[in-house]
Amino acid sequence: MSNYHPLTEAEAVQYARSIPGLFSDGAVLTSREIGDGNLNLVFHIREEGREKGVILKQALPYARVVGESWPLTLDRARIESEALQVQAKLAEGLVPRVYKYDPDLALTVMEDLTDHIVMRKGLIARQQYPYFAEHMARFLARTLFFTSDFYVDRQEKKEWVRRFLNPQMCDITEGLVFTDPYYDAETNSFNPLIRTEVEAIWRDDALKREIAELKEAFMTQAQALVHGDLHTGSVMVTETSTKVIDPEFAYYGPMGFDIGALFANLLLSYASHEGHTADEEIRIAYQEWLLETIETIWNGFEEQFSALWQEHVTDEMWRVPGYRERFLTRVLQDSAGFAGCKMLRRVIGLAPVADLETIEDPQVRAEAEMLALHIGQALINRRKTLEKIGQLTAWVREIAKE
Ligand code: SR1
Ligand code: MG
Repeated sequence: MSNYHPLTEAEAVQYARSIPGLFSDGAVLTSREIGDGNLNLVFHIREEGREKGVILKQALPYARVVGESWPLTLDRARIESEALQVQAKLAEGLVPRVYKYDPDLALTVMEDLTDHIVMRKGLIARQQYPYFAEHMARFLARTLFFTSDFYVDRQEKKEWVRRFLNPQMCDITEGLVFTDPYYDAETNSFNPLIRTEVEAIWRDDALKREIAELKEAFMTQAQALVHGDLHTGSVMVTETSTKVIDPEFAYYGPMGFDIGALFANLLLSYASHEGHTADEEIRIAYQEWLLETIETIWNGFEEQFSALWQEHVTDEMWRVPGYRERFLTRVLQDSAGFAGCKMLRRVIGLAPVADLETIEDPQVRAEAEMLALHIGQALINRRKTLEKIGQLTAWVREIAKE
């Protein structure tokens, strides 16, 4: 990567201009670095007088959120651009189009989605997205089924696993999601008002055994090409459109890791509205919409995944009556467990979520954070009793009432 250097806004304009077919000759272009995530530079290049431009996303050789002391592989840009192209074929219209990937600069040129907003921001503003659940169910069913052993030739699938080996990004997740929040790690950062609750988690060996099992599943179960970081900051939305972005953590892992990430972030929003929304009727209506969204995502996923299974699975053992149902129950249970870990990490560990962080009063925030911790722990501890998604949403309602 000898040509690699982080682009300036001016260089990003020059770069965009040099790509044939994107802009007309002599177009007046503006460039703005708009990255607000944890890791990368994101340039929005616009032509004066035209609504849509392009996005240039460039990986930095370190984690932006921490600084140069946390070096990071630039190969994540390759993983991201390749995963986006796989997902575009499998879940048409649900990811941004990739126009170009430049390995030397670790740079991907992609569709401008600045007419969308980050889902997390919409959730904080109590917006509802009527197509979101249906779109996500489709995204999950198709990307997870068509990259799994249930569809891909067994030998070819192992090549896919190799192509999407993503050890450094997985290492981040192994640390930040599955290890650090459960002991007094330096990376942790939490509201001092919840220290007693957090210390109880650190002492809870039964809970930590469950998390250890989920960590092992994350590290060893190469079921499908998962997005790997499917929180609500990785989804852009309008009223009618949903686009999944940022698959730089993609790797072959357990299907429930993606589903669980979505559930976790919808539930973090649920907990945060205890602090954001004063009017009880409005709050409950919104929280119910979040729970319905979880149910619709799961039910849609299950239905579409089952239909794909019935159409495409040929292996005699997988066609044994009842095995598909057994497999999907395991995915549901894994999803709940991973969701729980992802809730705990966002309250205790590095990289908190704006849903909770934007609750200004620390005492009010602590109430919402404790609710998130209680829901997260229940999902981890009770996951193996789950048979239907309605049980999970009932737990949430019951815990919120306590
Ligand atoms: C150092 S990266 C922190 C977090 O940001 C990403 O979105 C992932 O969730 C990661 O764990
Ligand atoms: Mg990201």
